[in-house]
Amino acid sequence: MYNKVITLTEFILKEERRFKKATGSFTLLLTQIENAAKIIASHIKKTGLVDIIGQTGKKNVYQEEVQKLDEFSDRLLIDMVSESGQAHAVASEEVEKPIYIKKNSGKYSVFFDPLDGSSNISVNITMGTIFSIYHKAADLKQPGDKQVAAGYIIYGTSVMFVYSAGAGVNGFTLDPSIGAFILSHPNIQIPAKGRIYTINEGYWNLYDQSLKNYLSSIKKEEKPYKTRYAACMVADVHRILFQGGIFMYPSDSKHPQGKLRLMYEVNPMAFLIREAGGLATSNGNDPLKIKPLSLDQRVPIALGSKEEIEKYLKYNS
Ligand code: AHM
Ligand code: MG
Repeated sequence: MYNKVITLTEFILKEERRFKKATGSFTLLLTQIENAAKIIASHIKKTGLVDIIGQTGKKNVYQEEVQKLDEFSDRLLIDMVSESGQAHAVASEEVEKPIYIKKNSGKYSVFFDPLDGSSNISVNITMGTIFSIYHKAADLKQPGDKQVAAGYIIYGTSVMFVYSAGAGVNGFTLDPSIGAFILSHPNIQIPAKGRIYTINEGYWNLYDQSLKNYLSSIKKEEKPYKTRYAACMVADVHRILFQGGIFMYPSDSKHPQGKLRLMYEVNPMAFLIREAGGLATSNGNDPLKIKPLSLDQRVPIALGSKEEIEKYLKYNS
């Protein structure tokens, strides 16, 4: 006898088979992302050992320093998704323009933040990869509601692949001994409330009064909140997804649109949180309904447990 395990590939295939017209294209695409994630994970593990760590000295399109592992992850994801033959366009947070794949043009467009929280590389702290998949469209700037699937890979104490194709959220943990992601967290539901708030409170002086009022109010509650901040959206949202609470990257006086990018970070995470029974808001608006003005648009975001977002909205909408 043996314990039956469900691998990520098996799970995706089963999900795809529910659609009569399915061709296997979606499974192939997700499998390539899965394979890229395994390679990135193995490189992250070695960062202390090989000369992949450190900064390249170049800046990305946002004038931020790019680190070597960013470049590596970016190239790898673009190449593997292109080679899958299932995508007609790939866009990455690290690259200025989307890449249109002429040969074998597939039926999906894929968006990545290849290495989220990359400032954590040099201190051996959690990072992630975020992906978002849409059906092929002439205009890549689709609202998040149109996502076919979205998810992230978290490179933490273990590696997890968390995704949704619009029918709930499921989590898979990499079993390094067999090199496969195994279903470990089926049908993830975010707790309706939770006393964790995650925000870079170092920017307090830049926040507007309504946000300060909200933060002060939760601190005065009888049962105290806890603050947690990993400076990696994947890690911070992952915690909120499992333990409940609120994640915020708001606008401030220096960054009126916040920092996080609608198409690469906000939409995929908002999609997952909604699928898990939580809420997301961009200054009172549903981020998934925003028609992007550009691929690199930034928007303020708060997401998490339903009751915590409702409390936040009493101050910020
Ligand atoms: P990155 O994708 O370039 O790594 O930057 C995005 C990250 C998010 O993961 C995180 O929530 C945020 O930037 C942290 O920013 P700050 O240092 O301003 O708190
Ligand atoms: Mg990021």
